[in-house]
Amino acid sequence: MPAQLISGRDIAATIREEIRERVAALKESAGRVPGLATVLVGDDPASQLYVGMKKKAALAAGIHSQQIQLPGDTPQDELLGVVHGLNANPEIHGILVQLPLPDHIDEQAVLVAVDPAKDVDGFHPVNVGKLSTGALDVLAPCTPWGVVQMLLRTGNDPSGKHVVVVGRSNIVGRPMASLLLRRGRGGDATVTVAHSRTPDLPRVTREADILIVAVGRPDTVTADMVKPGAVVIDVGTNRVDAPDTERGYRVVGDVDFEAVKEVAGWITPVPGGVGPMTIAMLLSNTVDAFTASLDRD
Ligand code: L34
Repeated sequence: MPAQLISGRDIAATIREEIRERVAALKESAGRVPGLATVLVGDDPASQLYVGMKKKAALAAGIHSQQIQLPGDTPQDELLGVVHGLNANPEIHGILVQLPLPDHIDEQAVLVAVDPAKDVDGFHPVNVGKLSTGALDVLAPCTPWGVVQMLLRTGNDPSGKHVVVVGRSNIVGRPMASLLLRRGRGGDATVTVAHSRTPDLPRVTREADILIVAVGRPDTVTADMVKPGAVVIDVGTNRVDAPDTERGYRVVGDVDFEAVKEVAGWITPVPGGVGPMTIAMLLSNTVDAFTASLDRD
């Protein structure tokens, strides 16, 4: 295959080892360790899997981890009470409320309730605003922040490149564009954001030096949509039925990997691409939130 594989699994393992060393050094110097709380409402199997992986990764890095599991019918006020309690807890420096939340809960009301200083997802409007106005000292959403690290650590600096982001979600597409537009390392790109209402999507994606796909639909990007030699980052994690497998499903991205790898210069797999980077950057943000709290003390 002509494209070089970008292993998020390997890069994430390197970052997680760096974080483990940072946490150990902080434990020595500050006498305390960072703490991460995850909140999961309901029993969505994918969310349960992700939150479980986050807890495991935190513990392996020496980060204190608290996992709060609430029933799917938890009233919004009760969830807000849990968040307020975590805001006030001095052992917790990072709070993550796993999305999506059940329909009866106003997602924005919950994200606003998280102390912006503990908002390791970067979803609070204060942090969203800071990022979109180019702030460098801000907690950035883990998935797009992980994509930036993947690019930098494979020598694919986005500076001066034309990056096309497909998808405009609050979790990936929008913050991805904000990160790439910032001045300085990891930014300085020319950014196009395409979405479901973009006419002639292939014409737009073929312009990309770096193509980032975050739509949530398999086979959104096919080989004819990719410029030869381009870097293709597949953010999708879609479960498709696979009755012949033990779990009953397979995880695939948004890119037709088999065909696109013959055209692209670099490509991320799914699984083992962006997913593991999301978790590594969550730990990174938790340590950053912790060190910022030490500076404030
Ligand atoms: N609040 N909600 C909040 N923060 C987030 O950052 C997330 N996200 C997304 C969903 N909801 C969230 C995640 O954690 C998606 N996401 C996520 C995290 C990790 C992985 C995938 C999505 C991951 O590691 N996936 C594995 C495959 C796992 C499987 O077998 O299903 C991979 O290698 O891609």
